[in-house]
Amino acid sequence: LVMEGDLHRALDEYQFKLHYQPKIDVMTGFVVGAEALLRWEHPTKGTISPIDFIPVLETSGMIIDVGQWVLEESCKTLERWNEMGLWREGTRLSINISPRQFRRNAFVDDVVQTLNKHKIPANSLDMEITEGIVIQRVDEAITTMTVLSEYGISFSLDDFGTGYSSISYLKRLPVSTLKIDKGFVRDIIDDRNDRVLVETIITMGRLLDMELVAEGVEQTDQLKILQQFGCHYYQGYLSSPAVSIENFEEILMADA
Ligand code: G
Ligand code: G
Ligand code: NA
Ligand code: MN
Repeated sequence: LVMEGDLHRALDEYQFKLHYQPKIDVMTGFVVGAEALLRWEHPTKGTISPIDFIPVLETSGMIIDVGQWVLEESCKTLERWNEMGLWREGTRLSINISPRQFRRNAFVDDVVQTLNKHKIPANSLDMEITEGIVIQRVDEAITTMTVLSEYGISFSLDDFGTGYSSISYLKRLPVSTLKIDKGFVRDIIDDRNDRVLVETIITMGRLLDMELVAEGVEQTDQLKILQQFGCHYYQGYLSSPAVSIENFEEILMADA
C-alpha cells in the first residue's frame, strides 16, 4: 500500500526517475522520439510502477509537484541531449500530463518558464493527455491547448479508444497525434474485431491529418499489419521497453 508520506519523502529524497521508451518510425525503424515514463525507485521495495502510485498522487494533489518535477527533469534531459548532439531537430520528447496538473491556472506559465530556463524549443516537447482532461471543462481545455500549441508544443491523445466519447473530442481539440491503446494492438493478429478497429482508427486519423502511434507492439507480425494499415510510429517491447537515461542514450548513439 502506497502512503502519501512515502511519496513526499520520495520527492524530497530524489527517489523518482524518468525512464524513456523510444518511438519508432514504422517504415524505417528509426527512433523519432521518446516517451518519458515515471519510475519510483524505493530504497527497500525496489522499483514501484506508476499504476500503483499515480492514483495516490492524483487524489492527494501531489501530482502537481511531481508533474512539475517530470517537466523539469524532461527539459534537463533535452538540454543534455542537445548538448551531446543526440537529439535531432524536429523530434519530440513526450511527457504524460495528468488532468489535475493540466487544469491548474499556472500550468501554461510554469511550462513556458521551464522551457525558457533550459533553453528548450517548445517544438521538442509533446504532451500526452487523456480524455479526462476535457471532462466537464472542454472550453477551458481547448484554450489551454491552443495557447501551448501556439508556442509549438504538440498534443497526443493517449489510450485512444478506451474512453467514452473519443470521436466527438477529435473534432474540437488541437491534438496532432492519436495513440492507439495497447489493448487493441495486443490481439491484432488473432482477433478480427481488434484488427478492424485498429485499421479504422488509422484510416480516420490519417483522413483528419493526424499522426498515429501504436502502443504495446511486441511482435514483428503486429508491426507488419500496422505497416499495411499506414500507421506512422510505434512503441513497444519489439523495439524497447522504457529504459534508463544512460541506456536510452546508447539507443540514440546506435541509431545515429
Ligand atoms: O510505464 P508504465 O507502467 O510505465 O506506466 C503506467 C501508467 O502510468 C501509464 O498510464 C502512464 O501514462 C502513467 N504515467 C507514467 N509516467 C507518468 C507521468 O510522468 N505522469 C503521469 N501523469 N502519468 C504517468
Ligand atoms: O498509459 P500509457 O499509454 O502512457 O502507458 C504505457 C504503458 O505501457 C506503460 O506502462 C509502459 O511501460 C507499457 N508498455 C510499453 N510498451 C509495452 C509493450 O510492448 N507491451 C506491454 N504490455 N506494455 C507496454
Ligand atoms: Na502515455
Ligand atoms: Mn497509452
